[in-house]
Amino acid sequence: MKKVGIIMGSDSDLPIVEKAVNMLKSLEIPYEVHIYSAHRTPAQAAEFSKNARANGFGAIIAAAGMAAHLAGAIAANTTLPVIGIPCKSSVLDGMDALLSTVQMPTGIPVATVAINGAANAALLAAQIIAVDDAQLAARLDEKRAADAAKVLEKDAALEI
Ligand code: RP5
Repeated sequence: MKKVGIIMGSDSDLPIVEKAVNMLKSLEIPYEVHIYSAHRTPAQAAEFSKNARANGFGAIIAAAGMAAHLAGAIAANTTLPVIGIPCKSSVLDGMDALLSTVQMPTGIPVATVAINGAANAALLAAQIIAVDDAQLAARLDEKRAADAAKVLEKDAALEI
């Protein structure tokens, strides 16, 4: 199975990124996690992205806050699908990172999830990998069914 790369701009993004890691683990998807910054270590971020396809990755998740250029900088160096997680920082509540990540110019797309939307980033990466992996697609179907069952349980237990 193809791997998912998870890149974060700083170790301060780890509490958010952990939700993506846990989701990939629960779906039995191989992954690698790195700290590469678009601003502080741009050469390493570019190197990883240029070699990602040859190194067995099928999708890359990039998490960054503030002036979050990481997802775009990674997408500039690969045609693998790149999923951006805008991370909430202390000052502008993540709106800065959301706009920096989502507003990509034509030609270099980044699939942007919600602010701090790490679990959805992992699910989207899983769905990309599952395009040609029937077993993973079946695990995703099972998860959807289990999630729906939980909602119906709560509906049945409602006493208002
Ligand atoms: C971004 O700046 C990182 O992704 C992080 O969200 C934010 C702050 O980084 P630190 O100053 O905490 O390392 O590049």
